[in-house]
Amino acid sequence: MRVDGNPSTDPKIDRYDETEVLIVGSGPIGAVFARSLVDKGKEVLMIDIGEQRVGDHKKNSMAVQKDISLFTNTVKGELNLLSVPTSNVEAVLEPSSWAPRTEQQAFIKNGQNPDQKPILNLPAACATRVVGGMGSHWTCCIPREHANIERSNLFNDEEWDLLYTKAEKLLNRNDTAFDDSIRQQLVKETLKKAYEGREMRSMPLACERSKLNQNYVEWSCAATVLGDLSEPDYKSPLFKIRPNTQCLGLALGPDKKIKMAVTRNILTGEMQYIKAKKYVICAGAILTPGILFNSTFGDHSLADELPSALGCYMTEQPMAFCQVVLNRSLVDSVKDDPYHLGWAKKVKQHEQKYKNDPLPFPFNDPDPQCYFPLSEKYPWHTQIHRDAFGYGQVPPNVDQRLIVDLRWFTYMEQKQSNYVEFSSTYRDQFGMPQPTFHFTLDEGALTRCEGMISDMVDVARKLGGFLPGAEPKYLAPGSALHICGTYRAGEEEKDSVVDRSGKVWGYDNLVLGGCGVIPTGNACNPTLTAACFALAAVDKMVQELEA
Ligand code: FAD
Ligand code: G3F
Repeated sequence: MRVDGNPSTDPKIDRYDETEVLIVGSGPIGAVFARSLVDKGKEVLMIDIGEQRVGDHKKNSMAVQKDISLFTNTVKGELNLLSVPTSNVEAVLEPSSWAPRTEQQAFIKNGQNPDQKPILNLPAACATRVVGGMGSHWTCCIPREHANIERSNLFNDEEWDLLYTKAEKLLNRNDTAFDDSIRQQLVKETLKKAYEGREMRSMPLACERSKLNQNYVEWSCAATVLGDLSEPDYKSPLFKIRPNTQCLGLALGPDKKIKMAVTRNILTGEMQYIKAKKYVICAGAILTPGILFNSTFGDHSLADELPSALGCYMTEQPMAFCQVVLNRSLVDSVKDDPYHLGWAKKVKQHEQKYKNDPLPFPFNDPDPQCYFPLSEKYPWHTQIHRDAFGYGQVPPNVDQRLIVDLRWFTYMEQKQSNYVEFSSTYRDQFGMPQPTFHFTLDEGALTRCEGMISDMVDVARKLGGFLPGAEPKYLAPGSALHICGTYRAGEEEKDSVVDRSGKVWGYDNLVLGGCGVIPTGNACNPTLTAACFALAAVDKMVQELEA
């Protein structure tokens, strides 16, 4: 690039920064330069194309928004499998390889679990251990639960409405961020025409179009919820974040009150005790009960004293999936603008700019993000969109603008007999008790599954042909990543762990948060509803702290 000092031909410059040394790139080598230069008293400005705030969504990266396939391995890399059966590993190894010869020799590293019976497992169930939790890569679909089919009656209609409204505001619910997209409109109009009377909507997403550049989206996450608290140089006497700190358990005092949390710096091994007026545990639907089960100090085991429903009533949504390549006649119809939505003009502009592009969709045309909400007639939640998962990887030689993912989820009953137990023998990769699943689907869910996959296939056929390798299938249990119920809220201690404000029965200063509190079988994504419970918990805690 040339700079001639001629304002009409020089690149436009909006801002000047001065520094002693500019470092472009914040990788390890950039960091070595920066560290060494700063140690020698030099002023350094480091720039990097990537962006990451405390608890940020990794999909907020521009590179990912240009090519969502990049995200597949991010998601994969941040999900640790929770329980992998290993009591019968010989079968898959060559006879000369080292293999366990007895049950006592079964592998036990990284979630490998000799106690796990494959038939009762949730083989795809995972946990994420990063600042920002699963929110650093979640899909951000935040529907409300169906009032009659999914929602619990621990709150009345008015209370639910208030909680949902507040939670949606915090998560930045947006139903229109993808509507100005030819493909969104094409998919929606095609399905509206095919299914008259069935409600077809834009997906309710936790996101907003970037204020700086409308081509990109800011996905909601811990960072957006924290707001300025997540800014690296924001100093607040009220908020600090201490990363790399693991809660090992809670110590109980003689008065049925939690006395302190026992924590450990996972880098240095330094143990830290943290005292508080209230202890709020939100470590995920499986790791939260894991912490409680690990709370054995001296001869005191907290889990023995907690409500017996802890770990029980576990649910996970059965999930069907496929991907289609958009139908030729649908794609060809776009230039004719059959629904009078202004496509012809956009296509023309695109064609003029990119004469060799065989598709009519502008390169920045947002992906489709729409759905049929769960209903009495179709008791499943649906997502017709693009997402980046290992099981939905698009071959690089197919243009991604043609691909649409279909994900269908249904509900199951919350039964006491579906539970996660925690081992006193085996430990997970972080030294916590190894979870073992005992999970089966009830008859009702099995019947619904039949209808669900037929419906998904039917909808898919309206849109295009199946992408080879992504034909309709059921995904391994756990794939929905929506485990609920493990510390469910309720009205009585006999079949629940917490009250409707997340407080553990009998423990005044112990509050649990997350999808584990949701006390009903659900088909839709649960995080918004978990946020409602959290908001109710906050109200109660504030009241108590101020009393
Ligand atoms: P998590 O997000 O699991 O966070 C738990 C946190 O606890 C983590 O940061 C972890 O590091 C920390 N932690 C765990 N153990 C300890 C310990 N011992 N000490 C200290 N810290 C600990 N849900 C939806 O509703 N809509 C979606 O579209 C959606 N999409 C998803 C897509 C993907 C790929 C995944 C993986 C999940 C998705 N989910 C979605 C699920 C959603 O992300 C979770 O429901 C949500 O993140 C739960 O929030 P949480 O804070 O309760 O738990
Ligand atoms: C879920 O946790 C999300 O809620 C979905 F939106 C997502 O498509 C799914 O994971 C993929 O498995």
